[in-house]
Amino acid sequence: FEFTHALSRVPAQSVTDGLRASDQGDPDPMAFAAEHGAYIAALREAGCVVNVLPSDEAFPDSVFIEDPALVLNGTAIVLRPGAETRLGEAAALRPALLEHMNDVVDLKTDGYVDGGDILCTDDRVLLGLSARTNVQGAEDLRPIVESLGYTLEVLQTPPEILHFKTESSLLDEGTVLATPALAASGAFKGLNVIETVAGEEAAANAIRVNDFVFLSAGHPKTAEKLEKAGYSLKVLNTSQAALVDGGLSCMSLRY
Ligand code: CIR
Repeated sequence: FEFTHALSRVPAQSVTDGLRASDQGDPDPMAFAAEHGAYIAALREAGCVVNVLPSDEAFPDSVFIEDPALVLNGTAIVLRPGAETRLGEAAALRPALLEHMNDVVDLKTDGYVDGGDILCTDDRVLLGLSARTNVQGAEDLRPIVESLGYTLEVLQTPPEILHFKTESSLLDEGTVLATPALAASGAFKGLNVIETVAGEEAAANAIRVNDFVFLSAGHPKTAEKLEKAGYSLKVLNTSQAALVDGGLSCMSLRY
């Protein structure tokens, strides 16, 4: 959770066509841009140099830059997002990864892996199989992850959850924040789990960036629980990302 850099992408106007499990209306591109701007500012306040890529209108979900790549120890792994409309985001992102990362490796597979299904600690990569990430993708990712000094643990994301990290995030080296549903799946062996408070499940897509935990606005009880546990919070609005099933972790690659 200690990062010097982040890579992010401005939301496209076409984000109104972004994928979503249930329709509660389109995001407003102007409001999304404002929320995204505040997010970038928070990353900078937390001590990251943030490179912001221009929007990519060809891909409505391209603001969710976490899904087409995974960065471990400064090496970017170009993934294979599992949604048809998102697969091309990986190739579109590759030149920027070459520019900003120490090294770039391609996940060679017929399978699929979305970065949103991957939670990293200092030495473990927890990967949740989901509708977007399959066994083939996971097994083809394994040698790359191991060559970078991490172990890979393949877990199951419960079926109603989009991504493993939709409902979990790393708070510190030994602690995760997770929804009771994901915690009950037994995914977090060897880690302490702080559970989101009932009705505040969306708070679980948080991020720890250096001294701060970024938390989505509108989750006061979980915020209080985290503050009592000693975390310093930056509370950010994610109302527009939420309309297309996105949250705080999805909008940057941190490294
Ligand atoms: C999608 O369905 O792929 C996007 N609308 C949302 C992706 C959110 N990304 C993430 O949780 N890592």
